Amino acid sequence: MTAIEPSGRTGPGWWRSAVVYQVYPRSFADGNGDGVGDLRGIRERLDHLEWLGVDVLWISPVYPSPMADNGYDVSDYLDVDPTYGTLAELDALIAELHERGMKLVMDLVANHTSDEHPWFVESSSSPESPKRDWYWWRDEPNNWGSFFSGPAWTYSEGRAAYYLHLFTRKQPDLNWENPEVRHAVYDVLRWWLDRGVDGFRMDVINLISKDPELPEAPVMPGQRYGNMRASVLDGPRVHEFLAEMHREVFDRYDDRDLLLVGETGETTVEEGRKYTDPARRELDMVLHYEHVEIDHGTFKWDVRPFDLGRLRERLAAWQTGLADVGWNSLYWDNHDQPRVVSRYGDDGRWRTESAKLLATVLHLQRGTPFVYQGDEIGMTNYPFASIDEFDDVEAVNYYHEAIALGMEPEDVIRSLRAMSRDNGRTPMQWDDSPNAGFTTGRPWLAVNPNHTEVNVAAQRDDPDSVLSHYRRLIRLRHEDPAVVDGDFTLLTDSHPQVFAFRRRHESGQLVVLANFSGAEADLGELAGECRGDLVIGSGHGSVMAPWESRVYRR
Ligand code: TEU
Repeated sequence: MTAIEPSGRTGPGWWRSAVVYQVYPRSFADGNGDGVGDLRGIRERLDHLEWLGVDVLWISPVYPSPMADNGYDVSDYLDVDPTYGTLAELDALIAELHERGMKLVMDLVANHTSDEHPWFVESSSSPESPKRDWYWWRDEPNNWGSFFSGPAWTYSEGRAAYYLHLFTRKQPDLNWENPEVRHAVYDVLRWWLDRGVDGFRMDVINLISKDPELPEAPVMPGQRYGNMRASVLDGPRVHEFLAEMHREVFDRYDDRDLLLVGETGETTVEEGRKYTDPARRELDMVLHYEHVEIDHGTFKWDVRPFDLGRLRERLAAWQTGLADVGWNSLYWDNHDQPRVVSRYGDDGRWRTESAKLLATVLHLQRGTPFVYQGDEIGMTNYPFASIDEFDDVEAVNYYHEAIALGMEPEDVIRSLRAMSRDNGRTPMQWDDSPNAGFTTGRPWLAVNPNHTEVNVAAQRDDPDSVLSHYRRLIRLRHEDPAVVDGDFTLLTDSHPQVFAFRRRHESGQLVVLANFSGAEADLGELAGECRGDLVIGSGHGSVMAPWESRVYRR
């Protein structure tokens, strides 16, 4: 099978026809046999990305880091951690991608640094430090809890004060109120752009502006610490800061086709419109969370059954909310999410069918799709059975906090098995060899035992595989203007099994029908939509098979 031509679009909005592929470097490919993925491994696998047809590669952080949060705790923004390789290898990666017509997006983690970053070392050294206001210092902490359990404040001997950290204690929050901090971040951005990178995925960028009063927060039942969300999410100056960043940095690179993606957890459609309105010159698109919280109850570990109605409703709200202004990013999985096939699909009998269905529903919406490594072969959650098998600081912290609060270990493990971020971090499954072709050493996180069946090599030449299906969808986006620019209409908000929508464009229309269930689905009134050429899928008639998806063009 030949490579898929890249989208090749340039100029404003070039990314509308592009597909992004996310690599989590620790888990993608290990080039030196130490059990941890690295830049050499990525470079050795570029044929896969080119063959798949993706236009942009986003890599999670590879900067020097103590790895308290696997690199989302950066101790030097301008270098590469030896675990992953060297700056020279990163330069080579940029050049090799550009040669193949692909772009590189880096992860910018600027809400916080590592506590080992020289800025924090200096800020914490003394109350007289010239960088004393680069972080959030207080003599007394407020009652906020961190996103990763425990308090959001830690005491520093050097400063004889407490510092704020919304994530682990090794991730102190930068104080964006201070213009010196903002300009230091802008310098970092320019440094990477001058090196040739093509854009940024900005980590938790909607947390950079806090209510400067840092008011006490409500404590939810059964919790020890206050829920600080109202004081930190989409804060008072976040849009001002992003517009300033754009003026100070990106406006100077107008001749380059950059991609600016914000990670904006728990944001709303209303805020999403502001972040992505081209006239406001903030960001191109945001990674919002609503569709990956469908199965959360009062909080993430309170796991609820999948609810198609809610998923359909929230996805449609983003589609219509950003129809006249802004642009959507489309994703199911990333390094923070369990695998969607296990979550919203069926990772047993219908793994292949449900993985294809989920891909179809995602890629044919209006927006830029993000493929997370392993999505393209339908990778699943890992069968975690004990706390010792987890690596992630979020999971481990939550386990200890929940046990201390009196919960039963089996109940906590059940939540972690369903929702832990480690599900998305097990090594990429390249083939059926003992470590799935990921490493010749001992993998840092266990390989999923199902790699003997679920792997790239087994699917590459099979036209019915999940992998071939992804290629078909990516090609369709590159070739069919209705996929890129067609408008979006939900065709049913009440069918108990079917997600159906239309994309209408002057060149014609696409109709997507997807049976989100392991039972046959009678299309009922939707049967009238089964007209035109079947461009994806092979079914026919008014009854859909379990987990069947179809796309008609007319
Ligand atoms: O993730 C953000 C994150 O962890 C969310 O769950 C967070 O609770 C949410 O944004 C609040 O609404 C990013 C990275 O992707 C993740 O890997 C890091 O651990 C985290 O930021 C801290 O850098």
